[in-house]
Amino acid sequence: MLTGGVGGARFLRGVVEAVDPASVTAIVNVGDDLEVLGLYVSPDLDSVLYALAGLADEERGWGRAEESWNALAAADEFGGESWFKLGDRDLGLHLVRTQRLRAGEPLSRVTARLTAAVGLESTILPASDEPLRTWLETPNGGYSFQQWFVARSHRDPVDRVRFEGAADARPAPGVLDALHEADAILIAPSNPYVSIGPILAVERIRRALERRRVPCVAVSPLIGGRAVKGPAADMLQRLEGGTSPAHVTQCYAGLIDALVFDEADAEHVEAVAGLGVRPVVTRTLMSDADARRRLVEAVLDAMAVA
Ligand code: FO1
Repeated sequence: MLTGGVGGARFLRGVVEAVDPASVTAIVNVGDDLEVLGLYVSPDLDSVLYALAGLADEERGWGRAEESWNALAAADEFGGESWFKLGDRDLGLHLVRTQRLRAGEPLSRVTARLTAAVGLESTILPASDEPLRTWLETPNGGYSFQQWFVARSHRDPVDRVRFEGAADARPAPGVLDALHEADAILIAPSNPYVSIGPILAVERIRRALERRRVPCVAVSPLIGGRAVKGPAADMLQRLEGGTSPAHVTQCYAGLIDALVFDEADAEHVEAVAGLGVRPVVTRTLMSDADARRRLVEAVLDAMAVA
């Protein structure tokens, strides 16, 4: 599965509840990664790790449950960065990761160690071990992803998304093997531009998807033309000219065989089919564990016949 963001992590959790977790490989966005207070933070890798380990704060969507914020408050007292909120428990992970990266271990190996430490059976891979950073060009200037998303609350309309370092970024070890050996490829209900876009910006990953011999099924992150959370709908409207399932399909042109989208958008089945992609209509809101399970079942059915 290609995944990023909060919706992706939630969906991945549903997948590993439905199939053998050891059979699942998540290829995760690293375009959001940043350094805060000297620590390397990889929000999407962490959302996946916390979701699968049952450590995530379900309500907030990011970070750990039962969190406290003492270290951040202390850093703030001393004039340190506090715009990007790192909780006390979350900091533990960033400390360990940063130490290992500084010792020269690649991000993929550090991630494997972290997932093993919490007993996960699934494989979690960063899309690349090399720096790949998402930048947003807006009428108010260019911003790194987290500056735009967190510091500026994604209020600036986006004219262009670019991925610094993508031209030189190689897929992390295991990524291409996973794609070549997969029975099926899934694209999570994540933002196509800023969660999946950075993964597809790694040319050899995009090429592996273009040349796939197995079905690739994407799940739309939009319901009734709106995002459950975050800037996906605004971005689609501005960059693709609309927020229907057909517009989501266009983001993945040549890469997917089926698009799963919500009943609220059922009127768009023909438009999606007209783009050569099989429309699969179901309820996609993951409001609780049952809803998540039903969505995953519909997606697995779609994969079997795509
Ligand atoms: N999102 C916020 O809106 N505000 C934050 O202060 C914030 C801190 C944070 C810390 C660790 C982490 O793993 C994620 C965090 N996020 C925060 C979420 C993150 O910015 C985004 O949800 C993802 O990057 C989107 O994929």
